[in-house]
Amino acid sequence: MRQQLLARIHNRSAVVAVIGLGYVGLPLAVAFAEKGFAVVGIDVDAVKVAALERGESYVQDIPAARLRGVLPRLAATTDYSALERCDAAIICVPTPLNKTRDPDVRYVIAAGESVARYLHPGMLVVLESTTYPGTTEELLLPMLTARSTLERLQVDSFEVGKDFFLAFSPERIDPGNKQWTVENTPKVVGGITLACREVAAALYGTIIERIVPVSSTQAAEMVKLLENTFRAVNIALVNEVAIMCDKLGLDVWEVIEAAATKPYGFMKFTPGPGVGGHCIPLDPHYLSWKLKTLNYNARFIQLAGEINTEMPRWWVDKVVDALNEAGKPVKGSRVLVLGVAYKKDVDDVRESPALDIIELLRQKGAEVRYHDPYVPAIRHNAFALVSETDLGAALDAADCVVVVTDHSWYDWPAIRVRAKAIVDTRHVTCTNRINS
Ligand code: SAJ
Repeated sequence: MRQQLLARIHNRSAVVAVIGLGYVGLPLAVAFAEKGFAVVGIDVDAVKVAALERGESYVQDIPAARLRGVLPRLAATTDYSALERCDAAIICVPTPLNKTRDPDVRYVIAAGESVARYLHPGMLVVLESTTYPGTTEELLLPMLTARSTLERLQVDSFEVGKDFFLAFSPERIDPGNKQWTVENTPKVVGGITLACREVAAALYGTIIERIVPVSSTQAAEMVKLLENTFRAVNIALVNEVAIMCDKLGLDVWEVIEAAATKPYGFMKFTPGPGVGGHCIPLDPHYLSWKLKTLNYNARFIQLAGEINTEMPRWWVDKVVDALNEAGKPVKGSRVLVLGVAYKKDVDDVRESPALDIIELLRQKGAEVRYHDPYVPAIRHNAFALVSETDLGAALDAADCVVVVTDHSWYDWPAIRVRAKAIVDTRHVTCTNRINS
């Protein structure tokens, strides 16, 4: 089986399925199709599938022209039975947190169940979704080797590493990043067996310059969690340094810029309004949850989460101070939030701290408006707002402006001049101190 699959990979006759056509799956599917593979893109969202079939892309990193360049070699469908003719299935579905901030692996389970229905001898299955160490071996593998699979295939045994192959390879897609792409970002791969790792590495090696093999699927799952926990903890550290500098009467931005001149042993992170996005606020909780099941409390992750989620409140206090300076109570004051996306130059508001800042200001009775060139409307808990259309008028009407997302689109010097008062969480209006 292994030799046959390797041969089909090497001569590009293997049919590759990508399950989940979002910001991770679609670029991966396009990359395989551009290398000459027949690719089946599977997604439960018929709207996405229809758009792709029309040659319309909904992922900013895949322009429509690039998508059209691989049609019809890339075929999109909602029908999992297409897996019957696929040699590999790569699962790229979301792994969010549920209401109690615990891992929600329902999409991985649903994809695993669908793959199990069509799994056949000689097939490779890879999980890319960020998840806790052990998911591939403890959750996915049993689904694929369940009795129902053996009965359907009418076999007595269906052995991983021999009859089919299973690996984990974390996604490292950074939306909007022009420098690091699917093709040139090193890819970590861990297999349930060495043969599993070999075939997964061979497949990815056809589109990615550097493959980084590790000893197990658990190691590969842990690599990704270390990458994103590293960021969450360092962002929290620099946020706490910002609070410390504020109490010391120091300019944290000056301190960071000077520290960043150290040519070794330092990595620059910047304070902000909090941490948004679908990776950094969530991924570390997959790790701390797993360690809790082993009676260990991952304190850095806990503390980083506390500090990062506390930042919106800390910044709202700065708005209160700024209005106070102007002799205005928060209640009834007009506050304009500039930028609600979770980071600059993207349109994604998932977990954005801007939503918390707006909610906290509204709870204090402020009249909050926002402007964001990428985000026409937002809805969060008890409020729904649309972006101001006339930025100048919105600036003139505001008693205080809060810079939350430092989109390149803005003319910051002009904003600084026009605003009556500014609280700048991103230090882009060149205000010397973090709280002015
Ligand atoms: N943030 C700060 N200070 C910083 C860096 C980030 O406050 O110094 C905030 C951002 O404003 C944002 C949040 O943290 O709200 C997350 O920012 P991010 O730069 O980590 O961006 P993400 O969420 O898009 O993270 C993705 C991740 N990519 C993958 O998971 C494949 C992450 O691993 C990447 O390192 C990151 O992009 C990146 O470097 O751009």
